[in-house]
Amino acid sequence: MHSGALVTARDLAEEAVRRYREDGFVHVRQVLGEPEIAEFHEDAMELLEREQRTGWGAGDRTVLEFVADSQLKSEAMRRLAVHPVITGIAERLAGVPLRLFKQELLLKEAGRSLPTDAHFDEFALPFTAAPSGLTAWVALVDVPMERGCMTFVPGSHLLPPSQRPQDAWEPFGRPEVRWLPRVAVPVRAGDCTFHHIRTVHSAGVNATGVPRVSASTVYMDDGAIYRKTGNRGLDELPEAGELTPGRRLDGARFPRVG
Ligand SMILES: O=C(O)CCC(=O)C(=O)O
Repeated sequence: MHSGALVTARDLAEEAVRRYREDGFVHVRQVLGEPEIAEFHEDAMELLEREQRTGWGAGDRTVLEFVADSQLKSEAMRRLAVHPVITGIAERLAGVPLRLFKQELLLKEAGRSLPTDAHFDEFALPFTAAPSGLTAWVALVDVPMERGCMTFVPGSHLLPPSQRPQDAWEPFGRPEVRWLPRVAVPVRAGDCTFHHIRTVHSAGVNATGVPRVSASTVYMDDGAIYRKTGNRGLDELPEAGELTPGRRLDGARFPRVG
């Protein structure tokens, strides 16, 4: 069934919160209703056409392409990034007040994409003091297995530091992670998955004839502190003003949500 959307974050069952804390991810169905899906999808397609896309991958086969900071590039994407149901759920899952960090509008081209390698996000995020940071990944089209749905390693966010992947892009290099079960999560348009910034995740190829379009938005603890990752592409944050390592990320670019 794919009818009415969740009305408020309070409609989310306590069981879903418990599962998120245990697994490091959760699938929430029908976060957006039909009219919102249509509006956000139309805007996303326009933005993907109009804005510069960053490619992830090589040659004519990319893992995916994305519009960075899409929340700054269209009014609709901004509304999606601070959507009261999505951010309300994010805050219930995190259990702490959150701020918007960034949104990326993602496109996995039909028929010629590569798989998204397993990784976790924390290493690439230029902030610390955000133990509850998480990503909301909103499907703007149906994403079954064969269109490259997300796959998660349950519980990987809870590994003790000594067992945590040392290299974010080689998480399966560690035996502690390699032999954990992985869960693939096919989603309908308007569904959302949430994952913790330490949860190992990946995605398959898009082997269908329809582009995979989704929005991935990162939220951080209110109180998160700026740090440099050493990667210019990640450290430079448009519209954030002068950023000083060691200072809180709390300007207008990083609004409180929820
Ligand atoms: O959509 C994908 O294939 C990967 C997305 C991702 O890694 C993320 O949203 O953190």
